[in-house]
Amino acid sequence: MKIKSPHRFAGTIVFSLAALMAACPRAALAHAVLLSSTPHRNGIVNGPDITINLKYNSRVDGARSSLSLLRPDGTVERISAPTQSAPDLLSATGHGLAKGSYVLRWQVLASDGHITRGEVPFQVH
Ligand SMILES: [Cu+2]
Repeated sequence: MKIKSPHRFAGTIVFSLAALMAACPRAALAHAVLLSSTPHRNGIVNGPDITINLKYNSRVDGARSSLSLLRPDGTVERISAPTQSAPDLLSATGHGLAKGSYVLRWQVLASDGHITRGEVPFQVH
């Protein structure tokens, strides 16, 4: 019986590890990453009422997530209770937005227990 050379054996292990890591993408990094949003980043929407939709790469806990709006005058308004039509989606409505530059700030709790936050700047016309 011929025994594999040590070099080939090591090469097999390296290849197997690489295959394993490729097979479970981001499984260990399941905190929420924003995939898409309405308004779009730097997008323009019509006021005075706007629809807010945030789609994430994983399920988020809407009850432990929060949305707020930084208004053109510098004040910050908390947006009450986002709804969830799907586990990875947060939705809300903003009321009475005058024309100007806004920043939507989001903070979400993902199923892995990690909190992530981010901002979506947009314009109301
Ligand atoms: Cu995480």
